[in-house]
Amino acid sequence: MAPAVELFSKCHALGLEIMTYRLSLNKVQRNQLLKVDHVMAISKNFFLQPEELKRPFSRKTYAHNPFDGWVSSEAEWLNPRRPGDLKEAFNISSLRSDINWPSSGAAAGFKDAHISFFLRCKELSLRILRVMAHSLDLDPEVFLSTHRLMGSDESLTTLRTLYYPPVNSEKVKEGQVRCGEHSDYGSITLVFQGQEGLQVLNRSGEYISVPVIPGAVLVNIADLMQRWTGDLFISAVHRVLLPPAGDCSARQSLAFFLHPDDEAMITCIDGSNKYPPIKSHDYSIAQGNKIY
Ligand SMILES: O=C(O)CCC(=O)C(=O)O
Ligand SMILES: [Fe+2]
Repeated sequence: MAPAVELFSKCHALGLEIMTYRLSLNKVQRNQLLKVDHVMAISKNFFLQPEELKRPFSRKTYAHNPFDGWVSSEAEWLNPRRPGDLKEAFNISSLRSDINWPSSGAAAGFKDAHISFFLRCKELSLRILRVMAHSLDLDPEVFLSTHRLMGSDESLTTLRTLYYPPVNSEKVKEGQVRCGEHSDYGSITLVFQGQEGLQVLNRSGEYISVPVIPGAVLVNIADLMQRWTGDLFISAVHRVLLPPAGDCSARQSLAFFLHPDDEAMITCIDGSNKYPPIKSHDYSIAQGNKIY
C-alpha cells in the first residue's frame, strides 16, 4: 500500500484519534513548497504596512466573494463566544485577472506569489482527495468531479494568508485568543505553519500542539468532508492560543481551504441519510456568516 494511502486508512481505522494528518512530501514536492517562505515574506510586507494602505483591499470590497480581501485584527471571531481574534488575514478565492490585489510598494509581487501558490495547492489537494478516496476503497475520482472550478467565481476554495501580530498583554481582552476554536467548513484544508501555535482537539477532548515539520503539509478534515463520508473522516476542531507571557513574537501561517464547487450537492457517499443533502455554497456561506 502506498504510504499516503496507508496513512489515511490507518487514521480511519484508528477512529481518528488525532484528527489532523501530516503528509510528508518527497524531495521534488518539498522543493516546490519551499516557496512557502517566499509567500510568507511577501505577505508580511503587506501586513506590516499602515492601515490606510491596507484598507482599500478590505473584505467586502470585492463583488465576486464577500469573504475575499483583507481582514483587520479583531474583525473576525472563529469562536463567537470569544472576543475578536488577534490576527489579520487576507483571503483569495478568485484568480480573475481584473481583480484589484495589492501590488505597489511593500506589496509588490503579492498577487503573483499568491496566485502561483494557489495553483500549487490546488494541484496538491486534488492528489490528496484521490488518496483519501482510495483509502476508503472508493473510486479515486469520487471527490474530484466536484472540485473542478477552483479559482473561479463558482468555487469558495480560498487561499488565506494569516499574520498574528506580537501580543500586547496589557490590551488583551478576557478570553481573547489568536484564533478561536472552530472547524473549517469545506472538504479539506492544507495548513502551512511558519511558527508553532496551532492546536487540534483529539477524541479525548484534549488539545494537542501541532509541531512545525519542515517539508510537511498539514491536512485538516473539514465539515463537508465529514458529512460526505458519513463520519468516516471527522472534521478537526482547532485553535491558536496566545503565546506564553513575555513572548513578543509574531506568527504567520497559510491555509488553503478546499471547497466543493458552489453547486455541488453533498450527499452521504454510503447512500445513507445520516446528513441530509446540502448544497456546498449554502453550507459554507451560512458557516462563514457566523464568524463576522
Ligand atoms: O493559523 C493557523 O495555523 C490556523 C488558522 C485557521 O485555522 C483558520 O484560519 O481557519
Ligand atoms: Fe481553521
